[in-house]
Amino acid sequence: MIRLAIQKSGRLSEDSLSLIRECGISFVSSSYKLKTEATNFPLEILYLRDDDIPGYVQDGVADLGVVGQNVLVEAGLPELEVEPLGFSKCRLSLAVPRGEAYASVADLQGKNIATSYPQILGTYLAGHGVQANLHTISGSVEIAPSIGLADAICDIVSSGSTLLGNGLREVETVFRSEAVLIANRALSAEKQALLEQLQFRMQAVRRARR
Ligand code: PRT
Ligand code: ZN
Repeated sequence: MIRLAIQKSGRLSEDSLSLIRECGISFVSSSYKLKTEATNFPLEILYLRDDDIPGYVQDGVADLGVVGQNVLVEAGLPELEVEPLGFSKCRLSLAVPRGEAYASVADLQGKNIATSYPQILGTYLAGHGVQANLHTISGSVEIAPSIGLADAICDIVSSGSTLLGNGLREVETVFRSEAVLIANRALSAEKQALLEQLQFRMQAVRRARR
């Protein structure tokens, strides 16, 4: 039996469940249950907060997980990735108030930037030789400039309408992300074989979708 952690409820949930089903795996999922067993494959599904998934897979509480690369890299565990899944594509971007002049990332020197991704942003800024004050907030990052909490923000963007609605202009793409399958690095031979079967099926599903 192999254990797969997926997001309980959020942007990744529906696509994660459909991917498992399209792999020919049957299970009953209920919004009350925190785990469920597949009926035709030795798989147990755990429903977790996405932020907890990389750590649980690293520790072996779950063998596998589905999570956004943004969360995986922010957790400092990029080496757990085994397979890109092609959904939940988004980008982590820097944005400034629409009226502000902005020429390049050097303009952020010494500025206050609000983000939920201090690790990824810190690495990016350091790579550009920029020192800024990062304020880590866990949600509603886009309102930070309008309430005087920050000069700029760095957050996840997909359509761009949240930035627009908050009077912000996207100025740099810091990181591109999609959902990925992750795996514990010390799986037993038996679990490794199950992982390979799953990857084989996931690749077939992706090819069929194209
Ligand atoms: O409760 P839990 O902790 O499990 O979930 P969560 O609230 O932390 O995450 P959730 O469900 O919002 O997102 C899960 C993953 O989906 C993220 O980690 C990304 O990998 C991916 N993803 C894809 C997105 C978006 N698109 C997205 N648009 N995550 C967040 N957003 C938010 C963004 O933060 C911003 O507030 O949507 C807003 C921007 O959207 P647009 O379309 O207006 O640009
Ligand atoms: Zn989360």
